[in-house]
Amino acid sequence: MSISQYLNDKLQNGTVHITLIDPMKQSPEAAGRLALTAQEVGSDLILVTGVGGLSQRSLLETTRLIREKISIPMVYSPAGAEALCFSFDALFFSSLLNSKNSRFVAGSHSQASILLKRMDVETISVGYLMIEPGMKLGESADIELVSRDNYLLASSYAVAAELFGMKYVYLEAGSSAAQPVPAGMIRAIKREISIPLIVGGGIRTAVDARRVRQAGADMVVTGTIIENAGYRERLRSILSALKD
Ligand code: 1GP
Repeated sequence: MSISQYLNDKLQNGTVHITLIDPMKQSPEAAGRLALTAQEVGSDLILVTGVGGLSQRSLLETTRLIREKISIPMVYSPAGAEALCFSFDALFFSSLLNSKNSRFVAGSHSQASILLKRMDVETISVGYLMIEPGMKLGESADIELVSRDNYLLASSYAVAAELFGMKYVYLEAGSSAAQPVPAGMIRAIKREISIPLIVGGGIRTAVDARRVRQAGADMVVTGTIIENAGYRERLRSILSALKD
């Protein structure tokens, strides 16, 4: 079954939870353990981010040790054509909609597209939209951040992604943002689009997760919480807020 089909089926049954693992932040062994915990508490998918500066060897080792531990799918979100890796079930083929640098919108993608097609890799097109504060990625990808109260601009980008034929919109406040994307913005976007909405960044508690879910997020991404002690319980309470 394709990963798109897997996610569609999951979405029929409620909110999907995605665990984000940054391979720069722990050893491959620790990444395997985190992924296993995520699966045990009910996460639906592991999303590995591809960051510049990580060797292909460490990435492959991380993938191998995650794969050994889990049966849920593992998707990769490469930082660019130079960070490609094929040992995943699918790739998020994400366009950073509000970047001022065309490399992040479609440039890097065009460098990889023919290879991806020839290799018959499952690519899932995602319109990625960064909302304030955006954190590190907001700075490094030359993003014109959408301000937290500009619901109209956020909705306009999201509708543009839908009209482009993208599969999902990903609303991102930035990893370890002080707060998640505002619920009002999620609601405003959901009124306008009919494709699923992914929301991530700054979701640390069950209260955050429930708020984001009730506002209409179809898929919720958490990353930072698994980097700290006691993450199993925290992840468990987030999962129960998403799946009850
Ligand atoms: C996923 O970048 C986020 O969209 C992850 O954010 O690390 O704040 O959970 P956190």
